[in-house]
Amino acid sequence: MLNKEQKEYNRLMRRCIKLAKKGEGRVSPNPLVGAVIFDDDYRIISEGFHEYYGGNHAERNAVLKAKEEIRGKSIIVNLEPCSHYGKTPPCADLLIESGIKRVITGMVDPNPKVCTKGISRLKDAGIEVRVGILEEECKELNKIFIKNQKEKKPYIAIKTGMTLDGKIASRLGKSKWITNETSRKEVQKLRNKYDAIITGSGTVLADNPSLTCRMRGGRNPVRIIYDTNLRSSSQSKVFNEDGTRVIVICSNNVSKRRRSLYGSHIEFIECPEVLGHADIKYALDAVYEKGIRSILTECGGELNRAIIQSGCADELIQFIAPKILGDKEAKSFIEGYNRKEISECNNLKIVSTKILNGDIMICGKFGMGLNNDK
Ligand code: AOF
Ligand code: ZN
Repeated sequence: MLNKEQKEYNRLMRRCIKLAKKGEGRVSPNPLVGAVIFDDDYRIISEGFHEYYGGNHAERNAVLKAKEEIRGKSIIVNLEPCSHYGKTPPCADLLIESGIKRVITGMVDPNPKVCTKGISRLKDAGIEVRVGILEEECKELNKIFIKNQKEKKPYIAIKTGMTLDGKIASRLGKSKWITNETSRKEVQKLRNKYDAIITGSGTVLADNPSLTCRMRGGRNPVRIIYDTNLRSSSQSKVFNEDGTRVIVICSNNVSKRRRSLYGSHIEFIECPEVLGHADIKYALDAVYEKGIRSILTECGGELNRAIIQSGCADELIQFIAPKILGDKEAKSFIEGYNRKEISECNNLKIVSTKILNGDIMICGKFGMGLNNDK
């Protein structure tokens, strides 16, 4: 049984997470952070969140927005307050100067510049600190930031829209529409959250997608086109010059002349080839170097397979429609993976399921290893 204090801390932390999410799509490469200042009766005095990259940290916004005395009050924040001089002075110092008596936080900051130093600084100043409230939820909120800090690699979600039998398009390549409108709206929300979308030349040729974000108040993700031999038409919608960054991943064997057929706004990543394809691991590292911290795939089965097989995929987001195609020649969400034994299956951990007006949305995490059932 949770006591009153634990229950109230959980409630306030949920509020922090909700506030933090308002920064989705705006704060990368920084973390999503929300902060709530409250009194001994757990009454909220003030709130703030990290609103955009380069802006005030959540704690500072909460302090600045307070309309009453905050001396002797408590603050709850999903990430450890920072201790370093970055774009803004340390939040730990601000909280000390403001006379905050207690700091409740969800998780330690994985950023090596901070990592427990913020907590130590607060404790040294005589402030009571508690760490680990709704820690799992806080880590899920900042899964992208955690991976970036720990591995210096982009967080990658494989997104698919498929039939119940795992088909993403008919044998003729037609996919409009497998999933329903509610699912497709959810995809627009994802486009707003991720730094970039990656697709392959096959999808560009078959669907000519725009890969923009049509959500109200949303922003376009960077478009990444994986096209080893530059076979997609330079007139394709993904190459539109609309103020959005466009990155093309191709082979280092492609001629300068061929590249010059595309607009001058396009950035190229020239990769070594592996078995006739641009090396995906090399490409993803280069994409990280270009500042991209999270990628959503919206592509065919081969690129999905390449990313999953390279071990770079973090999450699978599947939108499954209650339809059965049944055609062996129809396109599968993963092509050429061809595991022969159940013991060779790639195991995932399902973290959420949701019914979307009859479709199912399933989110799972990679990294559970091969099937180890006896
Ligand atoms: C944020 N927002 O609300 C908190 C952060 O470059 P700076 O100065 O903005 O510092 C970014 C680092 O500060 C970030 O990597 C994280 O470690 C810490 N906390 N960052 O952007 C916030 N609380
Ligand atoms: Zn800070």
